[in-house]
Amino acid sequence: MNHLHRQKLFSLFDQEQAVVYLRGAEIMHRYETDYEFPFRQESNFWYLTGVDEPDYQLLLDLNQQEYHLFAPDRDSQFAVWHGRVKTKEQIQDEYEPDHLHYDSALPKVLDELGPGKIYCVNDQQGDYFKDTFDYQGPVDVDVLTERLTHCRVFKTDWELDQMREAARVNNVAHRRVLKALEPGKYEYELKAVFDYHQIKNGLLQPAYTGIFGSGPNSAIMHYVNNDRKIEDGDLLLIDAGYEYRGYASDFTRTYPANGSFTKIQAAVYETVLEAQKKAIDMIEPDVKMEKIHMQAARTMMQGLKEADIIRGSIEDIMENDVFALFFPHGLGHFLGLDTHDVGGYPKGVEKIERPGIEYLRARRNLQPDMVVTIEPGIYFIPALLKPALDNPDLNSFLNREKVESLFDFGGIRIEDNIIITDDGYENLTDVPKERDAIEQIMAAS
Ligand SMILES: [Mn+2]
Repeated sequence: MNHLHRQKLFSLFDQEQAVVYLRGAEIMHRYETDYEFPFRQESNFWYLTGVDEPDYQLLLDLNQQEYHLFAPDRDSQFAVWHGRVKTKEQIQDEYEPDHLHYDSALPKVLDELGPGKIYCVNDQQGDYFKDTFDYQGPVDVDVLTERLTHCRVFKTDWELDQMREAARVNNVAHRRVLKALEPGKYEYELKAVFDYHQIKNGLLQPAYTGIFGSGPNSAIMHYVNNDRKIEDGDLLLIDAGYEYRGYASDFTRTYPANGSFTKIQAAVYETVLEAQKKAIDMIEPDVKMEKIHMQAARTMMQGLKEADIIRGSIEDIMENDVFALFFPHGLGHFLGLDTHDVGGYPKGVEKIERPGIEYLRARRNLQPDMVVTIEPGIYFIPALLKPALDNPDLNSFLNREKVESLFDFGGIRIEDNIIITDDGYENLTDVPKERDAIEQIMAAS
């Protein structure tokens, strides 16, 4: 399938006496030791080649529109420690480049192609290229990144199928966590259940470090310690997903540890759920991500007002950025070979410098074949709320007594993965999120 990706990229360049140079990933080690992290190919290289091994490089000849792959020339010691060394024929059959070389031939091939310009993905690769091959000509590090990003943002049918498979397994793993949840377990025990079902299904690479946050930890955006004992009355927030052939899945659910929501947990939960469902319903071609973000924020402020946690008119609440105190992250992001995938901000589009939306990771019109997450949340974060209670511009909006009583509440986030289609969307996430359904499943297990 990677030949389709190369074709797509070639089609964005005119024929010219220039080459694209890309260096694949190397094995990474823990500091100065021989402990190897699991290998994960760099996403652009993976996209163009499908090579799932370290130390490869490629040249795309933009004049002939041909693909040159450069394999590392392994010695027998490599076979002793890392396994079989593939023959050139095996590499050719597996990856089907137009021309296969060992990496030692790269200077010679470069000399034959005689490019007037080199396109690289970033300064680091550009500088490496100049230093290693003593290249004096122009190196462009903008155009290739922009065009590769364009390719990756609009998924092919094959890519969408990979994402459906990542989501299918993620649905299984999240459902198993829901069934296993009970007070007295440690957060890592739920993570173990989750990881087990991913790995059992052949997904070996987490798409990111999973968050299994109970009680106050559920309000920590990037909580990864996962080592607290879950208490009766806690919420548990699970934000986790694995990759299938490099394509990520990224779901979040929040459950009551003991199987039933308290009154205040239910009120906040219903608010987040309503915001999430309304946001998903807004998805169609040409809708702007920031518009959905602001609508979700407004819905959640309405809910917090009804729960008498905040006060004042919704107009004033929105105008004064009160929503940023409870919803300090973006509504969602692009999803693909990376969890926070490329393309959220096309060239010329800047971040909105405003509390509550500055962390939005995607700001563009949604189009068919894009994949996004929709993940509103409400959190009670003392680090934000304490200063706000002392701020005369904000504290008139806050019910001090209620807010202070919720400092240990934690947070609630609900996240689904959505493909934008020609006439709307396809939701890849199928894990219970209605309160009744969650309570029923927990009561039965
Ligand atoms: Mn996410």
